[in-house]
Amino acid sequence: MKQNILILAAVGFLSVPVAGAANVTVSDAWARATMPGQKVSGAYMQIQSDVDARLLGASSPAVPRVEVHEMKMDGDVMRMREVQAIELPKGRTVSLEPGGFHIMLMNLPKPIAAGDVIPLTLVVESGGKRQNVEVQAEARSPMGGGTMQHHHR
Ligand SMILES: [Cu+2]
Repeated sequence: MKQNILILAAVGFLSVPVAGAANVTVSDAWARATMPGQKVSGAYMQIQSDVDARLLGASSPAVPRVEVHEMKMDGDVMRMREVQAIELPKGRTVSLEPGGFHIMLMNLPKPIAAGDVIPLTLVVESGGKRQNVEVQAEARSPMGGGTMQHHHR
Protein backbone atom coordinates (compact mmCIF):
# COMPACT_ATOMS: atom_id res chain seq x y z
CA MET A 1 0.00 0.00 0.00
CA LYS A 2 1.30 3.32 -1.02
CA GLN A 3 0.30 6.53 0.53
CA ASN A 4 1.27 9.97 -0.55
CA ILE A 5 0.83 12.60 2.04
CA LEU A 6 1.12 16.14 0.89
CA ILE A 7 1.53 18.70 3.57
CA LEU A 8 1.22 22.30 2.60
CA ALA A 9 2.51 24.66 5.21
CA ALA A 10 2.57 28.41 5.07
CA VAL A 11 4.96 29.81 7.61
CA GLY A 12 5.46 33.38 6.62
CA PHE A 13 6.19 32.51 3.03
CA LEU A 14 4.53 31.03 0.02
CA SER A 15 5.99 28.21 -1.96
CA VAL A 16 4.27 27.02 -5.11
CA PRO A 17 5.45 23.64 -6.33
CA VAL A 18 4.42 22.96 -9.92
CA ALA A 19 5.80 20.05 -11.90
CA GLY A 20 8.58 21.29 -14.13
CA ALA A 21 8.27 24.84 -12.91
CA ALA A 22 10.34 26.95 -10.61
CA ASN A 23 9.86 26.85 -6.89
CA VAL A 24 9.35 30.48 -6.10
CA THR A 25 9.48 31.70 -2.53
CA VAL A 26 8.16 35.12 -1.61
CA SER A 27 8.75 36.56 1.82
CA ASP A 28 8.21 39.83 3.65
CA ALA A 29 5.59 41.06 1.20
CA TRP A 30 4.15 44.43 2.12
CA ALA A 31 2.41 47.38 0.55
CA ARG A 32 2.66 51.01 1.46
CA ALA A 33 -0.41 52.46 3.17
CA THR A 34 -1.72 55.57 1.42
CA MET A 35 -3.04 58.98 2.36
CA PRO A 36 -6.65 59.86 1.44
CA GLY A 37 -6.79 60.84 -2.22
CA GLN A 38 -3.53 59.13 -3.08
CA LYS A 39 -4.11 56.94 -6.13
CA VAL A 40 -0.83 55.08 -6.30
CA SER A 41 1.23 53.00 -3.96
CA GLY A 42 3.93 50.37 -4.06
CA ALA A 43 4.29 46.77 -2.98
CA TYR A 44 7.60 45.27 -1.95
CA MET A 45 8.90 41.78 -1.19
CA GLN A 46 11.79 39.37 -1.34
CA ILE A 47 11.61 36.80 -4.14
CA GLN A 48 13.73 33.71 -4.60
CA SER A 49 13.53 31.05 -7.28
CA ASP A 50 15.29 27.68 -7.31
CA VAL A 51 15.95 28.00 -11.04
CA ASP A 52 16.68 30.96 -13.28
CA ALA A 53 13.36 32.74 -13.74
CA ARG A 54 11.86 36.11 -14.45
CA LEU A 55 9.06 38.09 -12.93
CA LEU A 56 6.95 39.22 -15.89
CA GLY A 57 4.11 41.02 -14.22
CA ALA A 58 1.56 41.14 -11.47
CA SER A 59 -2.13 41.70 -10.96
CA SER A 60 -4.54 42.11 -8.08
CA PRO A 61 -8.31 41.83 -7.75
CA ALA A 62 -8.12 44.85 -5.42
CA VAL A 63 -6.12 47.14 -7.69
CA PRO A 64 -7.27 48.18 -11.18
CA ARG A 65 -3.79 48.58 -12.60
CA VAL A 66 -0.58 46.89 -11.48
CA GLU A 67 2.81 47.40 -13.11
CA VAL A 68 6.36 46.27 -12.41
CA HIS A 69 8.59 49.30 -11.95
CA GLU A 70 12.15 50.21 -11.30
CA MET A 71 13.45 53.36 -9.64
CA LYS A 72 16.89 54.59 -10.53
CA MET A 73 18.96 57.69 -10.11
CA ASP A 74 19.30 59.55 -13.41
CA GLY A 75 21.93 62.13 -12.65
CA ASP A 76 20.57 63.59 -9.42
CA VAL A 77 16.94 62.87 -10.24
CA MET A 78 15.17 59.74 -9.07
CA ARG A 79 13.20 58.35 -11.98
CA MET A 80 10.81 55.46 -12.27
CA ARG A 81 9.97 53.36 -15.27
CA GLU A 82 8.02 50.26 -16.10
CA VAL A 83 10.16 47.20 -16.74
CA GLN A 84 9.32 44.20 -18.93
CA ALA A 85 10.76 41.72 -16.46
CA ILE A 86 12.81 41.38 -13.31
CA GLU A 87 15.44 38.67 -13.51
CA LEU A 88 15.31 36.10 -10.71
CA PRO A 89 18.69 34.35 -10.89
CA LYS A 90 18.74 30.83 -9.49
CA GLY A 91 19.01 30.76 -5.72
CA ARG A 92 19.48 34.49 -5.31
CA THR A 93 17.11 36.59 -3.25
CA VAL A 94 15.88 39.55 -5.26
CA SER A 95 14.58 42.48 -3.26
CA LEU A 96 11.71 44.64 -4.35
CA GLU A 97 12.11 47.61 -2.07
CA PRO A 98 11.57 51.37 -1.89
CA GLY A 99 14.05 53.05 -4.20
CA GLY A 100 14.51 50.00 -6.43
CA PHE A 101 12.27 47.45 -8.08
CA HIS A 102 8.68 47.58 -6.93
CA ILE A 103 5.17 46.55 -7.81
CA MET A 104 3.26 49.71 -8.65
CA LEU A 105 -0.33 49.78 -7.50
CA MET A 106 -2.26 52.29 -9.61
CA ASN A 107 -5.73 53.84 -9.93
CA LEU A 108 -6.50 52.85 -6.36
CA PRO A 109 -10.27 52.98 -5.80
CA LYS A 110 -9.80 53.72 -2.10
CA PRO A 111 -6.97 54.37 0.31
CA ILE A 112 -4.90 51.47 1.59
CA ALA A 113 -4.90 51.43 5.38
CA ALA A 114 -2.18 49.89 7.50
CA GLY A 115 -3.17 46.30 8.16
CA ASP A 116 -5.08 45.87 4.91
CA VAL A 117 -4.04 42.80 2.96
CA ILE A 118 -3.50 43.27 -0.77
CA PRO A 119 -3.67 40.00 -2.70
CA LEU A 120 -1.22 39.92 -5.59
CA THR A 121 -0.72 37.38 -8.33
CA LEU A 122 2.81 37.37 -9.70
CA VAL A 123 3.49 35.92 -13.14
CA VAL A 124 6.82 34.10 -13.16
CA GLU A 125 8.41 32.55 -16.24
CA SER A 126 11.10 29.88 -16.22
CA GLY A 127 12.23 27.58 -18.97
CA GLY A 128 9.46 28.84 -21.23
CA LYS A 129 6.75 28.04 -18.70
CA ARG A 130 4.65 30.57 -16.87
CA GLN A 131 3.18 30.16 -13.46
CA ASN A 132 1.23 32.29 -11.06
CA VAL A 133 2.52 32.94 -7.57
CA GLU A 134 -0.02 34.17 -5.06
CA VAL A 135 1.19 36.70 -2.53
CA GLN A 136 -0.54 38.46 0.34
CA ALA A 137 1.00 41.87 0.94
CA GLU A 138 0.13 43.46 4.26
CA ALA A 139 -0.09 47.24 4.23
CA ARG A 140 2.28 49.18 6.46
CA SER A 141 2.65 52.84 7.15
CA PRO A 142 5.99 54.09 5.90
CA MET A 143 8.51 54.68 8.65
CA GLY A 144 10.36 57.93 8.98
CA GLY A 145 8.31 60.04 6.62
CA GLY A 146 8.03 60.06 2.88
CA THR A 147 11.58 60.50 1.66
CA MET A 148 11.26 57.52 -0.65
CA GLN A 149 7.77 58.44 -1.82
CA HIS A 150 7.24 58.93 -5.49
CA HIS A 151 4.37 60.18 -7.53
CA HIS A 152 2.89 59.66 -10.96
CA ARG A 153 1.94 63.26 -11.63
CU1 LIG B 1 6.48 52.97 -9.55
